[in-house]
Amino acid sequence: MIKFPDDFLWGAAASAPQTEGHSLLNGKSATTWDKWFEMNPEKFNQDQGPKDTSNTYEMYPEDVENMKKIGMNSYRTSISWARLLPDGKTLNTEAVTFYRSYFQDMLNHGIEPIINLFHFDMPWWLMEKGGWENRESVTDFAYYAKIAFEQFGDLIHKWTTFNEPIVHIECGYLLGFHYPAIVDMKKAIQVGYHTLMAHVLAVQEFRKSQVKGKIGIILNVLPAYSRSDNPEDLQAKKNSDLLNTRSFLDPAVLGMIPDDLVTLLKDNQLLPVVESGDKKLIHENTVDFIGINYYQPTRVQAPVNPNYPAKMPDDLYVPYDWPDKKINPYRGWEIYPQALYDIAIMMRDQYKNIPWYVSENGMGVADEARFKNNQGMIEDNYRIDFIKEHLEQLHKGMEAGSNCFGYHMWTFVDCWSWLNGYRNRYGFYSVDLDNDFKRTVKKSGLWFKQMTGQNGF
Ligand code: BGP
Repeated sequence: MIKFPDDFLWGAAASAPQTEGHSLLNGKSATTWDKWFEMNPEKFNQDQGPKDTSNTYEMYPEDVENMKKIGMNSYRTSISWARLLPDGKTLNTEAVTFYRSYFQDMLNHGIEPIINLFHFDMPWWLMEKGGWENRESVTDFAYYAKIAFEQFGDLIHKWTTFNEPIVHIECGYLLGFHYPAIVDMKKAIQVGYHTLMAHVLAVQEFRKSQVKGKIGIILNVLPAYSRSDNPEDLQAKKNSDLLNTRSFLDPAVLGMIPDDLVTLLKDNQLLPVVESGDKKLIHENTVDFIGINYYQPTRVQAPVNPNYPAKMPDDLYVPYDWPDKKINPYRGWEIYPQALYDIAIMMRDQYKNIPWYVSENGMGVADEARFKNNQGMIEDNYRIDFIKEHLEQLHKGMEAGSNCFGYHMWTFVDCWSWLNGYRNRYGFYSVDLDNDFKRTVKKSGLWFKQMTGQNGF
């Protein structure tokens, strides 16, 4: 039997913009998602926009009961910046009441809320002055963090600043998936740098606030796997690691931007504008823990005819399609549980064995209703196998000494996911969009209860 520690965190993760609903109600102002949906609904799967999210704003008492029913002892979600501070300055008291009673309800049920501050949901008032391209965003974010610590610091003892910052940078400034859908690597690097400084200043606010608790950041990081050991492929791996993993993980944990990353950016004329004093701030404001979201590995190889200086990341590394990969047939992503072991060892050996947890892991399934049984329950045996395989690797990493304190699945109730709407379902509970968002437990939820009850399987 595989056994985890008694105080291990078992739970799930989601975010405010993907679950709350009441998108432009109860004092919340618009985010880039509300505006983008207004401008281009056809970009969103089945025209499902931010208003269609699973209505946690009204249904959280039922949700919290449901968390308890499947054995969760912790839950990570986020606060909506545009709900708490609709114009960036004025406190929305309705939001304070909502979040306080939601968090208190979790605590009353023995579920630890882990609260994140930013999950891809840029307020529109900030976007109108340039969003993360504008250095002012850094102090605006620090102010928002300060207010959140003041309002909820007595209830929340684990905070995180950002979820997967690489994603809003890449999707917003390189790939065209998120607003403002700009394709410009120089801008992407500047946006990334401002995001890093916003994180750093939020950590500084946290230390000043004297809130009892810990602060971290959630990153989708892992060592990239290179196609071969030839020097070009290894250089591609190094470039990918520097840009996608070490760009946030090194400053967050070690308090410094890697010299090799600075050299890479300099060589390619991509250095961002920095302010004097930033280096010291980065050095002084490291985190207490890291959350790692892991879905599938990054496999890379050297580009064939790269531009120099690089104009896009694919001048520095390109994806490698590993012929032996096992695929999740319902989402198309590779399934490679061994990466969790490699992540555990990376954290142990390169990041001071800092406490960390799996903040997202999950298996998306399109058209999941096809797996419903006669009683209307989804029999997601594939998800149970997926979790087991990943927990085995995680456990192996912990036996080797890695300091992992929890495992969260994406997600608890099937939720809305940006341009994909409800296409890929991930939850322990399904949601019926035609029937007042009715939640029904899946087989994996029942299995999770049994597994967490004995801290293993
Ligand atoms: C993660 C994000 C989540 C969620 C998930 C599933 O990277 O943190 O917000 O969307 O991916 O993604 P998808 O619905 O595209 O399969």
